[in-house]
Amino acid sequence: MGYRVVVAGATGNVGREMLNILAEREFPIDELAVLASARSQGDMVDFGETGKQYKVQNIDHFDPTGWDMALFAIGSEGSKLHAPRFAAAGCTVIDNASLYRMDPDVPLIVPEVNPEAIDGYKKRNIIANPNCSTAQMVVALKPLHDAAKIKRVVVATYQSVSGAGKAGMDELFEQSRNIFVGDPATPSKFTKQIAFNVIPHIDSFLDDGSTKEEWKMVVETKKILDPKIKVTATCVRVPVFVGHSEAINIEFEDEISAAQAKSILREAPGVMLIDKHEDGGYITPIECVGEFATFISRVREDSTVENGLSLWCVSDNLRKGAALNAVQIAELLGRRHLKKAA
Ligand code: 2RA
Repeated sequence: MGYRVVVAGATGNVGREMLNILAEREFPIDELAVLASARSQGDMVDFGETGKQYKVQNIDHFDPTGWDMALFAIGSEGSKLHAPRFAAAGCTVIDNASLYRMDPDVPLIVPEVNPEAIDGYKKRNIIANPNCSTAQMVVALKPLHDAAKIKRVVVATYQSVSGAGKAGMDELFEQSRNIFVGDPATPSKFTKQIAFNVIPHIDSFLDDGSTKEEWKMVVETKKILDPKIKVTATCVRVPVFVGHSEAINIEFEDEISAAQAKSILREAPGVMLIDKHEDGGYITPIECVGEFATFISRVREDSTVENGLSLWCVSDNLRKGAALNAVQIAELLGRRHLKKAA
């Protein structure tokens, strides 16, 4: 026996990956409803590579009564409108938007890191999925924190355009083509030209000069992993279609060598260590597309601080950074609470 599952936002980058991953992981589904805004009503979407297709229904007219769980990828405005309605009808919402992440009554979950926090989900019947750049970072940090207690993290991100949706991908493609044929590369989705460039600005600016994307990495890491960890982030958009990369510097309370860190990471859940000191002996975003793992390379000691390490961390932002983590939460919810599936 399986679940009655809803995927909302099924025509977007993340919604499509949710369907792919539900199919790939053979999530126990008795019935699937695929929703989006009125604009996409009637479109057909693939259920991964199963050959099955589903007709998109209008979320505004959908009655969630009797459905077990809904995976939402409809942005904060959509979640604000629909998540309370679904939750009140008894359909647990697993929400990819930022809206509920810092709500103390909503668990913010990365299953490899804080699975036990899901037990508080009934307060609002909503579970939040973290921001892409936080999800992959905490998967890398958790086993190292357990071993030597992290005090401070300095991270710089290299975030792909798919994090800004299909419009971001289209803009990189169009601008690259235009530049080759001598046409102007006019920015519209991004604030400056993204083709052959990098932009140190993701999401809106805050009063202290940081951006909301950077703030999310700070507060979400504290909520998921440990409120005592200090984090400072610089988030940068780069001309890569899929796959976020992060250069992470970590200061620990206790001593930890690069060799110890590598042997811990080799065994850590969700982590794939690729770290040879030779040309090409590390991971790049293009190689992580379509993968489930958080890849770690370039683990080395930082002699400029006491107990310091630096590493390189790459993951498919549409998967571990969004859709995969949401499906893993659905699996966890099933295992720990719904217990319907065989
Ligand atoms: C980005 N953080 O990469 C977003 C996606 N969640 O812009």
